[in-house]
Amino acid sequence: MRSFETKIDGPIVISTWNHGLSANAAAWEVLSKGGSALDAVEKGVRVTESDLTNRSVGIGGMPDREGHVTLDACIMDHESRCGAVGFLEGIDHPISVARAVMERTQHVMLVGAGAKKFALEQGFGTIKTPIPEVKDEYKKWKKENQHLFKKPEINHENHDTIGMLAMDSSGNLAGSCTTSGWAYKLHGRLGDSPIIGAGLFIDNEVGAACATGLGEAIIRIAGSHTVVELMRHGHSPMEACKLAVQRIISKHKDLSGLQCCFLAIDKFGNVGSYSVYNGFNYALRSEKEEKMVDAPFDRKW
Ligand code: SD4
Repeated sequence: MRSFETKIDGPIVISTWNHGLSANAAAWEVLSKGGSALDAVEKGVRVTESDLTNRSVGIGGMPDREGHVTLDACIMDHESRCGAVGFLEGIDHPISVARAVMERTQHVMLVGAGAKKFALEQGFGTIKTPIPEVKDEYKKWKKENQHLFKKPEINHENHDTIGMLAMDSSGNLAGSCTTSGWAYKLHGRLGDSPIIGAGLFIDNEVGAACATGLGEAIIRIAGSHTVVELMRHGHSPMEACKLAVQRIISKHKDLSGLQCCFLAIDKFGNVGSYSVYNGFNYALRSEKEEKMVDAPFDRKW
């Protein structure tokens, strides 16, 4: 086996960052009972979406420049069915709305007011959380930055999107991705996380990949799709993630603060990851183990 990779037989779930541990635990409840990867990746990331102390996933996330918390999410299964929502406000589980778009409509993506209308019609609950700390931070930021257009600040202090990939006991793959995106983004901005092929991509014959980090850079190379295609052409998950990271690096003159990370699993249960800078980790849960893994990286902060 190549270094930095894990080979697992049987069900497995992997997800980005430390909050992946509790999300994986919920996904594992599904997988360990023979449930589907699709149910697992939805149930798993709902835990993170419900955590109101999380400042970059779900309604507890940081707002945009105008003070709105806007949520992006997508989901994809082993039959290449997919659903997504973007720029969604006031709904507690964007990932489940994304799944409803996939299963109950003929579309792949709904955004903004239309996504909210659909969610309400489908019986999803609204949630209003004027979280005092978030409000205070926003007010402070607004005072200091009102007239500036600041550079992206997605780095080791500002990352929390959850991307989750699972393989079930039938060997089927599915994935989910959900975020409140880049803090203080322009109103209306979508990142990579709701975009199939950028924040998430599954091809059940090959493997699955998801991304976290600066969405604009990930979209530019259709990141997760690129990782899966590299695996299709024979690269291991870690090599595929590394090549995608190197492609991002080659397309940007200024890499200061530009963190992007990929996580991937192939059809055989090999897992790998890679990031531009150090600091990215992911959570892994299988029959045999439950652990955090530090990703290899191209350069140090
Ligand atoms: C975005 N990719 O909206 C997300 C943010 C993120 O770590 O992953 N932060 O661009």
